[in-house]
Amino acid sequence: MFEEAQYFAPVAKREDGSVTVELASSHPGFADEVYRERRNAIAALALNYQLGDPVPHAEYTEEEHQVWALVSRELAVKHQRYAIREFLDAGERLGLPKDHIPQLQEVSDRLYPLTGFRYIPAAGLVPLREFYGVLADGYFHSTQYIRHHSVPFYTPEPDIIHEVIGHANTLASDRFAELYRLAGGAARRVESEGALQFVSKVFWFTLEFGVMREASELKAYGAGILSSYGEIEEFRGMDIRPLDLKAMGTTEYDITKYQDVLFEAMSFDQLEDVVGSFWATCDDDSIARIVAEG
Ligand code: TIH
Ligand code: FE2
Repeated sequence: MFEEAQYFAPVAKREDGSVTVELASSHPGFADEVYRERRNAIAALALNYQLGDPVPHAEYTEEEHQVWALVSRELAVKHQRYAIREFLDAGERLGLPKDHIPQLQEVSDRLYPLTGFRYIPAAGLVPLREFYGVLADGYFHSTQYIRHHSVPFYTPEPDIIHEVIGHANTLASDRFAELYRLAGGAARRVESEGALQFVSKVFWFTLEFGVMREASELKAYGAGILSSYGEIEEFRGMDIRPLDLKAMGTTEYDITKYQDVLFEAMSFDQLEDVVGSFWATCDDDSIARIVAEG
């Protein structure tokens, strides 16, 4: 689940209690009545959710399970080639199913004993402060629907494949889980909207789209690269820049396309030293200084 409004389809709840997800006419599922029904039903589950409840069970069609199976198969091969070791090891510990979509409650049940993170359902866009803030408490807001079967290799709209294959595998690592918690603490600590945006962009260019040098090869650790078997084939050819807080916190990006500017950590240690320390201590003043001075 993630940031700005435009790529999350708006969710409307009617007087009679019915829930409608308003897919744009450009959405691959726009003309697919069955898919639209699925989206509405799944959004309704999240709208009625309250923290502390078990995550409601979502029924998926056979076609939806097949999308998961296809993407899992494609990504498994690409992860071996392109993902950092920490991610591969964490994924093995988590042990997600490959042939069917897991329930979010099952993801939580596997993840919680490993790193203390739990999944909670989100119908659509969650306000930035809320989305990041609860990371500090070990909660991860997740969509529950799956991308349309006609475009399995990439979606601009975060779906359960992105949330679980990208983020949950990462959150199964102690080192990553700590970085997510620190990002959450930072989002709670800063006061201005501008500082929150800065924190969020650093998250975007690291935990969503970060790349890292590993044994002289460029690998990916960002969940957004690791959940797309289209984009993961392209990241090495992008404009790769050195890890830099000011640059990450102020660079614009377009969520609807493959990311053409990426920031490279020289090692996991560097990621923790630069980004982890930043999130652990930043406030409005320190962010203003970074923006002013670099
Ligand atoms: N583009 C990712 C995918 O296809 O799995 C999903 C997203 C990640 C971040 C924003 S959207
Ligand atoms: Fe994400």
